[in-house]
Amino acid sequence: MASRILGMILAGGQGTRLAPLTSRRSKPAVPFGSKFRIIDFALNNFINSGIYSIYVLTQFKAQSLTEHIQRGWRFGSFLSDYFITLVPAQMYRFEELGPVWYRGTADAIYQNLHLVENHAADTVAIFSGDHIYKMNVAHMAEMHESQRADITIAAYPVPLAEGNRFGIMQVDARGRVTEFQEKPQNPTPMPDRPEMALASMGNYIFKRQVLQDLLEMDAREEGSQHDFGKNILPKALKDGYHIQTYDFTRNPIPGRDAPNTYWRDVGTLQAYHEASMDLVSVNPEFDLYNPKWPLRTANEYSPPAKFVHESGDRIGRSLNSLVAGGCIVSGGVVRESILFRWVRVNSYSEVFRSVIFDEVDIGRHAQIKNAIIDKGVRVPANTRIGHDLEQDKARGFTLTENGIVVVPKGYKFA
Ligand code: ADQ
Ligand code: ADP
Repeated sequence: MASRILGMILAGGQGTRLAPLTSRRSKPAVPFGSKFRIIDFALNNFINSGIYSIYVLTQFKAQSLTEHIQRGWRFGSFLSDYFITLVPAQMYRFEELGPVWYRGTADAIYQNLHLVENHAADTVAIFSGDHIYKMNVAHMAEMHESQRADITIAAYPVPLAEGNRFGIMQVDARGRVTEFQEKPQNPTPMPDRPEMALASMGNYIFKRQVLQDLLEMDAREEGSQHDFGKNILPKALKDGYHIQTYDFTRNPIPGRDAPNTYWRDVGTLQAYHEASMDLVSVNPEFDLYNPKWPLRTANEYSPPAKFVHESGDRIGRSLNSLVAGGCIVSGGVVRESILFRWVRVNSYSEVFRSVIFDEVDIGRHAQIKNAIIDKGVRVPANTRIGHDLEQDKARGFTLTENGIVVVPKGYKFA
């Protein structure tokens, strides 16, 4: 059955609230979890569900996302149905729409409807490339099929107070959607859980013909923002299409992930840091080590991480941390932190509750706490980051409300 599903990943997200991590790359390209990028989780969901025909729609600052996928996500197969293809905005509808990029999530698909038409799939799975989670999409597709739905939306309960950030749904006893409101000011609670609202995860399965009809209608709609949540779904509901919810909390993942309830939008620096600290906790909510749900990423041929005893009392060590290949912790101490590839931690330095991207060099005696340091930054000897927030602010670093300090890519210490 999975072979009849065409997967499309929306990966054009700007991720403004993640700035400065997103000032040079799109949100799905943001590194996460020592060796991944955010998009890897969506790609693994499709691959682990047996969906091998995948388009990734990009537009915003897509260079590092493009390089990541080209480098790491290739089937190298002669089977033409096995592909992961990048689809940048290319103005395929230039004659009709003029010189416009993707005007919204629905328009991203509309401008590439020829790809859907050229594919034999009768079901199209349109998923967001922005979230950290594991999802057996094949199970959602089975439910979609058995309920004979036109559209199925993955659903997840969120605290009522956060409901205004999501598409919020009301459903009948069989999980059929009766109301859909995009980011409502006053979200309606779930009938049996008054403190929660039922949110759309931004992951949709469409009958192919329904998708085509709705997108073509929407393209002609004046004033439409061409967005699935704002336009397509409310309109489809009004027109009487059968829209079903899929209860993500019942999604079966083989191996150790029962119940499968982890779904995070690492859309703010604070959420990003919290999700990273979960990974280094002793019993993380999100398990990277389930062999039945492999998490692939772009391969990079780095040597093993190395921990070097400097001399005397200094021992290079790392506790409750994730350390990627190519790192050398030489006489420094790393605790509750994530080191991406090729990080160098020098003698007498301390790294605590921090996320250090590729190729960062931490100088001798440096003290780093509650920080996110972007790729390639050289931290000189004796530098303190995250200890004196006034100083960090004066250096132009981004500070979150709870005191996380972000050092941007390209920053040069005086
Ligand atoms: P939002 O969180 O507002 O709401 P949105 O900004 O529309 O999400 O992005 C959805 C996905 O599309 C993301 O993966 C993003 O990267 C991508 N994207 C955004 N603009 C794009 C474009 N022009 N071209 C290609 N890709 C693009 C949506 C839904 C809500 C739902 C939440 C769940 O509208 O109903 O609750 O996602 O997070
Ligand atoms: P990432 O930091 O996401 O790993 P890379 O450093 O691999 O990104 O950069 C990927 C591509 O993105 C580069 O080849 C370059 O074209 C573009 N890019 C990244 N940073 C910059 C920058 N500061 N200025 C211009 N282009 C950049």
